[in-house]
Amino acid sequence: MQRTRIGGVRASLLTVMASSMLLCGCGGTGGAEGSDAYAAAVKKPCAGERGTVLHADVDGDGRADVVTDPGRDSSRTRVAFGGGKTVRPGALVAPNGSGLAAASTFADFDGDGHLDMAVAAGRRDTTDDPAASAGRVQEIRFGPLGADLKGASRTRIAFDDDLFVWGLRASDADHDGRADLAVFRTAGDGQVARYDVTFDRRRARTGQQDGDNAYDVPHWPQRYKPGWSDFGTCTGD
Ligand SMILES: [Ca+2]
Ligand SMILES: [Ca+2]
Repeated sequence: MQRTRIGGVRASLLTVMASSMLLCGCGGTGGAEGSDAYAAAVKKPCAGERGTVLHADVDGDGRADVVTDPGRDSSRTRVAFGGGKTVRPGALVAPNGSGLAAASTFADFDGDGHLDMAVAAGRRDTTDDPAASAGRVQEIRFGPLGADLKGASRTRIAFDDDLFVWGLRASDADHDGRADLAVFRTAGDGQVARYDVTFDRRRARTGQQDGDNAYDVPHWPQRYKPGWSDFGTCTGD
């Protein structure tokens, strides 16, 4: 039986996602296909205890898939599909040898019931004065994503400049019960700045950074981690 720990605003987000998405599995490490645990898993989104594992139907084939993000910094995100295939989303926009670093995460950003993917890639920039053209890709791919994660349509996350993106996190920054996106961009001088992106259907609205949303580069992954715990926590992994 599925068990979740839900509270406060996150319960609202979970309710919306659970009722509209029917996307996430949470039977242990994905559950055995055909088992009761698996059947329950595909009806209720949930995250692992530490928010580093998301059980969801990423490709929209009705089978639960497992997304892992070991450091919750979105740089090592992997998807293990129910059929056995494994994909590293970052490699789609930052192939080996490209010299680019990638970040990726998942949520239903436009609220249509299909899981979407946020992905970014750029040339790593640790300078004190950030390069405005370091970012090469920063976009949302709207579901159904399919096994190739190409998505049904895409929208660019348009900032005034294209600074290097250290990481991405699904969250609910404006507490409306819908998934938003936190984009962590370089701020120079050893800092990472958080920008909250909200969605009007498939239009991405980029927020302004203020002084309260700046973190030291080594510490930003620990300083802000609602991430997949917004989906509610499932047990077993
Ligand atoms: Ca699937
Ligand atoms: Ca969607």
